[in-house]
Amino acid sequence: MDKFLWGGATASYQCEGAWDEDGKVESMWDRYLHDENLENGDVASDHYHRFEEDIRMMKEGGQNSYRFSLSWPRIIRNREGDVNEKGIAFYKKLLATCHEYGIEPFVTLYHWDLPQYWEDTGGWLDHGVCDAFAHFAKVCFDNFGDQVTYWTTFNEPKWFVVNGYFIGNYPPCLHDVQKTMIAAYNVMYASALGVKVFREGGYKGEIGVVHSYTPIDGVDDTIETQIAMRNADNYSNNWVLDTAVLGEFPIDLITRLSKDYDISFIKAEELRIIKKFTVDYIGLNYYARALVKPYTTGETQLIFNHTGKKGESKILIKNWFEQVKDPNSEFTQWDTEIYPKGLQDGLLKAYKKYNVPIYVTENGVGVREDVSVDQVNDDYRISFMNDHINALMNARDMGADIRGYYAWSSFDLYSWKNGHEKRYGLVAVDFKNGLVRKPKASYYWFKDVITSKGEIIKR
Ligand code: GCO
Repeated sequence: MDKFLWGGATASYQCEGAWDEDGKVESMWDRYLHDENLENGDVASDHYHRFEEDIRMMKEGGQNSYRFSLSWPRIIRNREGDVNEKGIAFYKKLLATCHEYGIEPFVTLYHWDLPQYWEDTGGWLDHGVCDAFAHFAKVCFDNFGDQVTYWTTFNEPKWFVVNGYFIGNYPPCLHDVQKTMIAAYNVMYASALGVKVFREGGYKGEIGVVHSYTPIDGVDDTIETQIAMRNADNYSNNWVLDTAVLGEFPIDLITRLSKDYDISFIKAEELRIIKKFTVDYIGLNYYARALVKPYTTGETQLIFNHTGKKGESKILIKNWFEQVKDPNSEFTQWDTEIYPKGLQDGLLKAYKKYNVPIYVTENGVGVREDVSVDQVNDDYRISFMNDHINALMNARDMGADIRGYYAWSSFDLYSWKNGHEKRYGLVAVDFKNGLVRKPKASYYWFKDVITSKGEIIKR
């Protein structure tokens, strides 16, 4: 596995802290978590002040890449688009440190921390935010273009749109199908505008989108189940991946939605931009698949949402599909199915359909852990990662062009709405005790995987 990118991933809001330092303005998550008095990322892992130690540990852990995001409200001060030079200086230093340690940066422009000054006028419902995103992207390409080869427009459009506008457990906490559609459209249009700015500016490198991929399995192969699977695939995957890679929204999805909802917000000239400016690669975050059957029961149907808390999420659209639990599967403490084969199937399916290079941009398991010990012996994480890297290697052996694997997460972070108790890190962060960092057993195991080029993976 030569030239393969191996590393960990983080997101600005989840790790940086320093929420109001050096000219950073409020993000929608700052406002929401402060207002609701919920555990927040004001300090998080304090990566803003400790990034050098974190990057050194990546290097010492044998990793050759680091996936992280830029905080828009740290870089752009206001709706007029004025730049915060201190924010630029911070990321230049962070990027320079990556290069000093031989770590390839894999940089996401948007990982959910929308500036509050845009949320004030409706956030992703305000069409003006698309051009503002393109401006932010240009500022980043201009300032960091010589330090970055791998760019991502958006991290997981699905989750911040679906959770924010449909399920309602992320800000702005709405339950509105019409608004979900508008937000989804604006995000995918903004992503294409980001690609347009990148291409027209002649910057070097690759630009892609990162999607939380949910491969769909059916309970049987009846026609009804196949229809339910197609609905689930449109809901979970196709509106992001078809749009970003093929340049078009799934036509059956649009036709179906147009029967009950107003789609006049879709503009022909914007569809032309979406068609023209498609991505170079896809990043797939893999946590679990969905097992699906035809819709049978009452008005609403429970599914397991992103935070894994039962009972929060409901599919509000009738007659689409139902998600069921496989009684033979194992589940994490947050009720996420552990199903490595889904990664193999998903990678093969996605590669066949889209035929672009793929990076596995997140994979990992969230667990409650006692980090007061000298070393967390996270053998469950080692076996989880082993089985998923094995699945990746199988897909590669079968011909899929997979170019990287990122553990979620590099070190323990703030987890959206779960606070700090849901830990994913290869390195423990003691949030209650000076934010001390200590590698877990998985960190050393991952180092052996990388240095052996995957040879130690149990196949
Ligand atoms: C968590 C999640 C992660 C993140 C990530 C998604 O931290 O709780 O499970 O997957 O949400 O930001 O890109």
